[in-house]
Amino acid sequence: MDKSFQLFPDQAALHSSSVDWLSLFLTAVTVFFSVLIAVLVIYFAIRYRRRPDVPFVPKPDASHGHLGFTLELTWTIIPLIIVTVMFLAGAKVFVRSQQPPRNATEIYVEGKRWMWKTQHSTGTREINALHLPAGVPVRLIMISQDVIHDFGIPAFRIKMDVVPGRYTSEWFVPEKVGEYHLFCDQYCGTNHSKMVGTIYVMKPGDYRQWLDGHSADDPPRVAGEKLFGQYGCITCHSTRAPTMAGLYGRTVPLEGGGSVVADDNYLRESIYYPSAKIVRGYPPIMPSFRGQLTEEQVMDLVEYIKSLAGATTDPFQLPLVGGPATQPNRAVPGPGPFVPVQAPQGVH
Ligand code: HEC
Ligand SMILES: [Cu+2]
Repeated sequence: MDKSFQLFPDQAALHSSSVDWLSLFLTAVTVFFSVLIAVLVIYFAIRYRRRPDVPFVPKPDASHGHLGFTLELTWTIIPLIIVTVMFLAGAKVFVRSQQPPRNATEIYVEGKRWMWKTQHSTGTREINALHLPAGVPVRLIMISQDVIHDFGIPAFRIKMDVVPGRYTSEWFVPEKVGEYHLFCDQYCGTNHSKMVGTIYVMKPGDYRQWLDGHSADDPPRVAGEKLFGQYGCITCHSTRAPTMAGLYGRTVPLEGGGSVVADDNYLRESIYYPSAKIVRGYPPIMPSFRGQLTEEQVMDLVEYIKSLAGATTDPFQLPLVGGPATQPNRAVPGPGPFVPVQAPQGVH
């Protein structure tokens, strides 16, 4: 097929077609009413134009009669039904797009002017590229080193802001083997238009081969464990500070009342801004690691802390099995090779 001119990008991920249906539906409703109103405006303007032989006598107000009441009801109820359908259809797509399955493979994304850095949970890094296995749910955990970027893959019908200071995330299931565009969808300065890349969706076997053929750094979890020793975290956190075991996903009571669920953003904040939230019953003695640890190192630490709660989704820790998945915890339909041995508990 000639790909040089395409009105729509490929539908290459699980939710691509439902996003397309939704936008087609909205467009159809909008076009229908725009045309209807435009045609009626022109028709009435001509049909009831002022003529010299017809005297202009205002008709009595029609809205007070029985007909008026029926009319009012009609143009209230029909639009109500239409917008309710729009809301339900939109909400369905939105909610699904916000809820990654528990067994999603996590991939780290860092945006900086003007490139994308990605890292697989096995440790392999890429720049302006991302190789993915088809049929496997993927969750991206993203942060920016400088300004606001936006990680957009049109063929997957997804995009999400990548901001400094906080993790954002998006998920998808790539379904069609092929190469797709990656764009920065947020204007971010001089070379914004060069902040592009390629997404390679591969057969799971090929993906595994690809990973094997590319030297990996330490997986984030392992790098994090090393940092935990190097930066002295372990000296406090094995004695007078709270343990990291099972922390991820737990509700932490805070000094001064209230509580917080220990998610990725909370862990990051605890490392960079320890005084923002103090765990109840502990002295606020933890130093800030701002300026000492890069975002990448903090991501590694977060991943290490997550792994201590059994929340790891490293595909290499999972057995490769052919054929359709049989595990009941598989939240997304479709065949895929990476089936978790067990669902991580207490996540999300
Ligand atoms: C000087 C001792 C000390 C050092 C060093 C230290 N911490 Fe802490 N940390 C604490 C204390 C005490 C708390 C609990 C009080 C608070 O919230 O600040 C804490 C809280 C935390 C929390 C929140 C824990 C919870 O249960 O909610 C995280 C996460 C954390 N530290 C990670 C780290 C990491 C990662 C490092 C190393 C880069 C580190 N800490 C280094 C003393 C320390
Ligand atoms: Cu950008």
